[in-house]
Amino acid sequence: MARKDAAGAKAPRAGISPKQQQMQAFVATEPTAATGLTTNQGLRLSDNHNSLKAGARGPTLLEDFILREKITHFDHERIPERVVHARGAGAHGYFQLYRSMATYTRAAFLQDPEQRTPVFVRFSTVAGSRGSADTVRDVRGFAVKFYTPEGNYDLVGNNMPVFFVQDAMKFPDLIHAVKPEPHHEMPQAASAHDTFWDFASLMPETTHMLMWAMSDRGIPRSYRMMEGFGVHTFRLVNAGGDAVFVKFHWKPRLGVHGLAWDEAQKIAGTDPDFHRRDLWEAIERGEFPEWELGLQIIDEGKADQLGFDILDPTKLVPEEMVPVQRIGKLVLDRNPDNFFAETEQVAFHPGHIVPGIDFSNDPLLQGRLFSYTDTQLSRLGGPNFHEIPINRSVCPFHNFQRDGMHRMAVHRGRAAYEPNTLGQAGGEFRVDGGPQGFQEFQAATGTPRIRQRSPSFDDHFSQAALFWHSQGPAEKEHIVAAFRFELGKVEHPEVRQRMVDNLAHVDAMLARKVASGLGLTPDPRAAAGRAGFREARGKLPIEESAALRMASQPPSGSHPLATRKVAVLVADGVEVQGLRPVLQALQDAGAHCLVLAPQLSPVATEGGRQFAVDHALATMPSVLFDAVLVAGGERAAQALDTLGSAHHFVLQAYKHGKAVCVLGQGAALLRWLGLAAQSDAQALARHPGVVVGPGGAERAPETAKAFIEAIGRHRHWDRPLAESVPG
Ligand code: HDE
Repeated sequence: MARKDAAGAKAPRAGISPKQQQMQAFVATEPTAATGLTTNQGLRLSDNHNSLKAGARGPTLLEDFILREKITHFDHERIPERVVHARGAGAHGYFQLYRSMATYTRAAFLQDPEQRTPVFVRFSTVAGSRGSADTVRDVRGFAVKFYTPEGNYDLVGNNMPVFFVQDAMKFPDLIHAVKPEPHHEMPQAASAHDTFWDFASLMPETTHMLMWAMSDRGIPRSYRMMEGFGVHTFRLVNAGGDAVFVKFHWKPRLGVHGLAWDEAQKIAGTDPDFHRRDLWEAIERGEFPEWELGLQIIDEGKADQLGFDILDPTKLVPEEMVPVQRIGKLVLDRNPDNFFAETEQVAFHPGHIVPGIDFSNDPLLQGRLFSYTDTQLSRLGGPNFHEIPINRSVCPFHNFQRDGMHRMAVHRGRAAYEPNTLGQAGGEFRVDGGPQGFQEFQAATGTPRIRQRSPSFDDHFSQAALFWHSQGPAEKEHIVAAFRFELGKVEHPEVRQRMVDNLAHVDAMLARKVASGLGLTPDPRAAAGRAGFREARGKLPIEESAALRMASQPPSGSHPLATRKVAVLVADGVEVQGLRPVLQALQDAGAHCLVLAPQLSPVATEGGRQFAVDHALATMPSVLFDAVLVAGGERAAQALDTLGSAHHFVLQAYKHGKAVCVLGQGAALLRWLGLAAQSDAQALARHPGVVVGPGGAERAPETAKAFIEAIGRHRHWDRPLAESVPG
């Protein structure tokens, strides 16, 4: 935790980044006994409890300017939320290169491995309002602002590498379809409703992204365990003016992990702030989340040999075709001081670029370049949002834009135009088009101005099929279940039918499985005949890509269980000789163990000593943990065995594929699964990820090892009884 000064503000530390220094200048001081409470103009108040009235029981007087200032400010405390990505969480940190990228780009922040570039990152969901739950099925935003010496560079990406639509013209339609339906404003933060699937089923270009959104990527375990993608193809340009195409990736150190759907829904009620809290707490604990920046670099000349169009944002470049080079790391090491001032007011824009990075003609990206400034005008109340501390570049900026709402800078002098001879610079000032400034990359143009989609964008299914074929059996089942759930919520049968018809173009088995849950039969010919749909198939040299599978993205740090949360169930009479070494081993592997008991008070051990408890069972359900450890001890086991909530806790963890370990008599809580003793090897083998330890100190290391291995695999989907456990 940062040191606090007397007024409560974080005190500056040695070696803080330029952005931190800049932000420090804006930290407001809290009122103290010495300062008293003042109005916004600095007038010290003598009373902050009573409005000015005509007599103690008389009407309030309009002349009470103090009351009016306070209420007026309060009335305007809420600003319009973002039209998309309204719900989010942010953090500060830095980016550092592994090696210079000068061969490819002249961008100053990509030259020197010694240099740390300050960043602010905001993660978000897309569809929900500001107060919606974190764990809904949705795409996640992954927006990074680099405060570079050449100005701010924003990499405004998502946790999925492709997008629903190919052209910016369709974005408002997509968002109108997915947002709550306009007549009754339902459902909140969910795509499982008619208008979304009506649109999706009529727009086959959405198919590839739908596969991602319906996979477990749509319900991440943590922001810290998500990949990020720039989505569009961009350009890198070096000092000599040579350009290459580039795709940006963020690879999380903690691996890529998802939730179970049942679990995600329950967390939405239990802790709607689950992802926000997870990020905040990890940073407060000093467990700074890390990602590596990856680049796929593609020679301009080779781009047309890939078998698909890299300007099409519904296509990814398989890593097997163009490997991802990891070039640096992003570390988030500081929570914001104030959510509104920083996370809410931060304004990202794909058009915030620096020399050495440039755009491609992706028609979705081109539309974004207009939208982001435009949206801030109403959201942040005017054209001067770049002066808000979180949005300020760390390098100075100079121009002749003047005035407007909320202008902070005080401009001096009389000349606010260029060229001039009367300005402060003295002499003649003009912008001469010289080489120091940003130069747009000169790609060949000269083509006619048309409103058309390139035929090279027409293959909507090959990459959706690649994604499907790359998944493991459990991941495939989850995708099928997600489609069934979403389409099951759709009231119009013709929408459901159109959607399963589209899926038949991806894979006959997928379509059949989804359709059977809805009482339908897919008809691939029906979909192919619809207006506006042109079936085209490109040729991909691969049928599967391991990089598209979440299970093949394990953690890359030194602690296999870093930041995983383990619930430890105890009660009076707990046996600690066997428990303590297991807890120690888990902690050494990086896990966080929280002790839960029937009540929030210390329990008595078998030997009559006190054992500290972190939470009462009722306040922390198993969906908030990654694994469960049930302690041994005869009396403790008996006490837990009488509690329905303890059985529910363990069974739910089992249902959600989590590692479960029971010690000694704690095995009573596995009775429902037909498991009681470690010796029952045959029965145990049927329940992967379930560890039954004998209790006691002697065999504890062995038990801990098996449990750590089980947690390391994140989820065990191949459990025979999972489906039959009541939710
Ligand atoms: Fe955005 N998007 N977007 N988007 N987007 C916004 O900007 C828009 C798109 C993304 O944490 C808005 O300041 C259009 C793709 C993120 O503050 C708005 C189109 C990708 C965030 C906007 C797209 C994104 C936004 C709303 C299609 C992934 C949150 C508030 C042409 C590469 C940033 C705001 C944050 C936010 C428009 C498509 C990512 C309205 C018109 C593709 C992560 O300007």
